[in-house]
Amino acid sequence: MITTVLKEYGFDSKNFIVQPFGSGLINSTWKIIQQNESYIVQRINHLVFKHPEYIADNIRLVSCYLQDNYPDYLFVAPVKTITGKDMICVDGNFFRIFPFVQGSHTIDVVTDPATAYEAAKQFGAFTKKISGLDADRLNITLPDFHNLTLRYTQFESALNAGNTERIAIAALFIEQLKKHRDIVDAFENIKSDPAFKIRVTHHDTKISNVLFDEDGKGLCVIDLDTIMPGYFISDVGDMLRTYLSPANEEEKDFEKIEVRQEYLDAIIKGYSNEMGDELSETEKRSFIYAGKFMIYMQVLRFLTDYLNNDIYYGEKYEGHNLVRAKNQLVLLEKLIENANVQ
Ligand code: GN1
Ligand code: MG
Repeated sequence: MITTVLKEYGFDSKNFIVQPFGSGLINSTWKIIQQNESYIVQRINHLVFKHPEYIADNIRLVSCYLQDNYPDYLFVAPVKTITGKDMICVDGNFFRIFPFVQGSHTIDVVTDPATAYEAAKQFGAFTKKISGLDADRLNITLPDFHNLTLRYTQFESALNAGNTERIAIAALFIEQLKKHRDIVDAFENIKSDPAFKIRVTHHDTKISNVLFDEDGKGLCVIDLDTIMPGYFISDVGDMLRTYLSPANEEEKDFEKIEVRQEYLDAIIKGYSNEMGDELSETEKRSFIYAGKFMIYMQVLRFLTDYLNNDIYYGEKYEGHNLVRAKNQLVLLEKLIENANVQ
């Protein structure tokens, strides 16, 4: 299939080495390497992204806006096929190719507050630079993606209609996570609070979605499938969720989960350095809430998937999504504890 895709771009697959790339859970990614240039090929999971063409439209719109207004800003737009398309469909699967930015690298774990700062600055800069573009012009690539209220309702539906054996196994955990329902109530208030603005946000701010140069400076953000109108708490929250702890969502030894204060400070500083003038005073007071919001949503999503027999995230071992959910609840409770002692 990759060979057919490459042909559409005028590439001879004999000249390329193809390697699986990255650790994303939803799309499939490969790096293709030729002597002096490399590319990233990606197959979009169209069971998740029901309208892959919406993604292509958004990237085109954002790319043109940035090109016109900030020509020096590095934005990695897709390569075009021989016939000028930026996404193609082969046997019902959607593919696109990005140039691999030479001299750049990605990282999987944040081991230095300076890295957290750089990443937060990059995500802040992205939303800041695009702030002149009306967010309503973007397609919603994943409806209700970060709608915490809906995620809670989906969790409740899974309690009613999900795998009964698994519901019994997770019973105590379910009670524990219900205690944090106030996080959903706070989100309900945010939705009707004009102090929280809808902007173009990234919605997937994990560290592997930032390119760094050889000196560890942030170059740009990548993985633009979920750029959509949204709240800043999505972006800041997912950074807190994925940079604060030295152990990630896959860790089974929960003793290793920690909230590292200097990383928290670095994220707030990096993001505020770009977005400080854009955020309202109420938004500026909501950084910790942002973390709670995204971590709680991930607990609900992993647990819901466990109760629904792993139809969304899949599992690599029995009980994988329950372990992930428990891991994220430990992180949430550590963040709350940390905020209470400040
Ligand atoms: C998915 O595919 P990936 O790894 O970039 C998910 C995120 C979750 C993340 C948890 C479209 O991201 O929302 O936070 O897994 N993306 C989608 O690891 O559901
Ligand atoms: Mg992603």
